[in-house]
Amino acid sequence: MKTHVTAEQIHSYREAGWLHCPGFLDADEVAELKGAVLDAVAQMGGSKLAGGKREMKEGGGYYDKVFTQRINLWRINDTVKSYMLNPDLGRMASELEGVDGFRVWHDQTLIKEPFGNQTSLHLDNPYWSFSSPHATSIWIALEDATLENGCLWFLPGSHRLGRFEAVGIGADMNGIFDVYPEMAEIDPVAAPMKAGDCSFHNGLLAHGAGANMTRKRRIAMTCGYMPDGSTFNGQTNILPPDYLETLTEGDVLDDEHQNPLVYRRVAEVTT
Ligand SMILES: O=C(O)CCC(=O)C(=O)O
Ligand SMILES: [Fe+2]
Repeated sequence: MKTHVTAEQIHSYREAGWLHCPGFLDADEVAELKGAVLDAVAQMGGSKLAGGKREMKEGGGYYDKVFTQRINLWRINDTVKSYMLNPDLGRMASELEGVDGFRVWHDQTLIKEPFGNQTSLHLDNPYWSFSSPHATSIWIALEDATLENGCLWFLPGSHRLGRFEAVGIGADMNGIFDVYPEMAEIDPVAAPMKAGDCSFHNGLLAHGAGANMTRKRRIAMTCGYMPDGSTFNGQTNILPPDYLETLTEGDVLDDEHQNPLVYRRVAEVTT
């Protein structure tokens, strides 16, 4: 896992709100992670959320044909866990966002099946149960992601316009502009990736993906990270009912079982 980032990469990430990291995983790592992801998916059947007390079942609507989505594989597969909770990956994300640490919000594999629908433009953080300008997601290509099979697209700089107002991933690619008309002025940028490349994108950055116009699956593993110290904003998202019962708005989300710490910078001791 190549987790070194340069000052230029940090600058570029903060300006554009996203960063492409070629060769993040080598071929052996891709094979290992992909195998583990597919094992976990097979284990889950039609259930979308692993290891928790909340049920999320796959349906048959538009969204279910955007991708095969399986969430929190880290909870049922130790190989997936060793990648997604890797402290070096956490440090890398912390350097990009300029925060002291990160917890897992949730991981998810997003498999765009052959002829799967587009992923309409959206922002991630507004769906989640905390609100932070410094949430970030890693998206790891486990197969080449191309213009043909639905690689990601970003609206660079849109994270400066994003608010905590959600846009659904529906059938209208341009639905986002009803909520964020200013973003229609931004030229989108495609992010084709080789298997093993990854990208990071800020939680308020507009992004989406095209349809998969090929007969092969587009397989990606992703993880949303929450800055350590983030607090509950009242939204349920994937939190299980028994945990929700214990939470009041403003409580720090620091349950190790639900949102494990990935990395925390050790304060430098000055004498
Ligand atoms: O893989 C996709 O099609 C969309 C990915 C995405 O929205 C994300 O990783 O936040
Ligand atoms: Fe997203």
